[in-house]
Amino acid sequence: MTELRKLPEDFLMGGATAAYQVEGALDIDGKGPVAWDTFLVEKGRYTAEPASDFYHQYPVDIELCKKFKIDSLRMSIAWSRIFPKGYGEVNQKGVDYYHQVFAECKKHGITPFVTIHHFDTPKALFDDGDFLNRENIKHFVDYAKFCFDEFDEVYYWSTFNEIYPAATNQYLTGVFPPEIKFDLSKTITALHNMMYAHAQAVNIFKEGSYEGEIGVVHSLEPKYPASDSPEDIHAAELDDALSVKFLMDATYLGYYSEHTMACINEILAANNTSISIDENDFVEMKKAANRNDYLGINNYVSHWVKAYNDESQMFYNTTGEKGTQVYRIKGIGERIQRTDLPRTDWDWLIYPEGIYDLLVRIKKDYPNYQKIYITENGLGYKDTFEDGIILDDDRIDYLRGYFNYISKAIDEGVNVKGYFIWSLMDVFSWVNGYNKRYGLFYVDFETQKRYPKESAYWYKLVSETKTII
Ligand code: BGP
Repeated sequence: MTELRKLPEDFLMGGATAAYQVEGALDIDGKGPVAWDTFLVEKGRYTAEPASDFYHQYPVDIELCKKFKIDSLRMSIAWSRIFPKGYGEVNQKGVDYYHQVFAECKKHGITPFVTIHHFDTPKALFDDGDFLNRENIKHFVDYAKFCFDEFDEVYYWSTFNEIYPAATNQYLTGVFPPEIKFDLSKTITALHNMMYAHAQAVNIFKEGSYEGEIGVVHSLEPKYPASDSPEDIHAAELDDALSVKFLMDATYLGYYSEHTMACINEILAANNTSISIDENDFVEMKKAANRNDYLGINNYVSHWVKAYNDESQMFYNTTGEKGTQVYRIKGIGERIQRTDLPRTDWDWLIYPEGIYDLLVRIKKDYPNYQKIYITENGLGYKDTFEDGIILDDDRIDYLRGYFNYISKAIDEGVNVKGYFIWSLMDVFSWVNGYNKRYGLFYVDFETQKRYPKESAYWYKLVSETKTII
């Protein structure tokens, strides 16, 4: 019998959520609109109302955290609850709401791990160009500072959730509003502007007298060449430069390395476009580069990339119909579907070794990283519910696989301090609605009743014993 792997005694076990995906209450108590509200209604598919009704159910969810030994709740603040227009007048009811949530966390000994921006820019600013508009960087930074000043109950702050998907889903895959496809110039400009906004928020935090830690949450997905051919090796390199190195360089170097920029320029040229970056931004970014207390990593999948130079083509699997995803970007590559590997119904390849490769690489390439939290990982699945019982062995297998490789990376000296499962309870999924479930707790979206899945008991045992069973 092989010995079970252990996690460090102080390893934090958390559950992740995001305001828009759980709260509901989209237009009550003074909350301002976000682009998603109208976008989803126009699509006529589903809306985020009431989602998991966390706006009212938060005492239930926080109590569940305590019961199931979940040390920390990753959550986000809805910018438009605080500033309905994104700036200007404060909505006191929104501020009070988050104070109540943090008080409830405190009551049960649950640590809030708080994201400032999780895909929900207030509509007024969104319509004005979102992060393509440099004015909005200022509004974001003011909002971040407001949060630091107001919520001193919070120790862990993340500036942004997933800058890469935020920008690519808006301007490259087009699955998020404003549904623009294949615009590399907008994509890279938005990435840079958000990294610049992150740097400013970090510097304000570090130069203020705030107690706590600050970092950023990146979605990092390893890229492997689809074959040994030099073309495929280069395609994987290009994809990695845009989706990993561009962000990690900005975060930990405060500028883009020559190699990263060469790849970015090659991608831009292949798409007949260009960008302009103000060199002055690097002053602020370099200052922030050694000030990140931690890196949050969201990782679900890995990709195998093949050279691709024809017109871009994209079909994003939002239906759960396996085998429908197509991802080909001109001048970068095609993310192929390896049929020899397990994948979810949404065509997300399951490859736990990927998280190990990623962690080891960060330690090597960005030695000033301090520490890492896995801020999202989990299995999106069509759970079956029978008489209140949800047997989600596939999810447990998935988690066990990823935990084992995280623990292997820890054994090899990567400083991973905690893990947040996506998601704490079933939530609204941006592009998939409600049948792609991730939660440890099943939510009956009609009654809003919560039911622990089998995985919730597994997670509790892992948390209690720090053993990967
Ligand atoms: C991440 C986001 C989350 C969550 C998760 C699962 O990119 O940070 O907000 O949505 O992915 O994604 P999906 O719901 O599309 O399966």
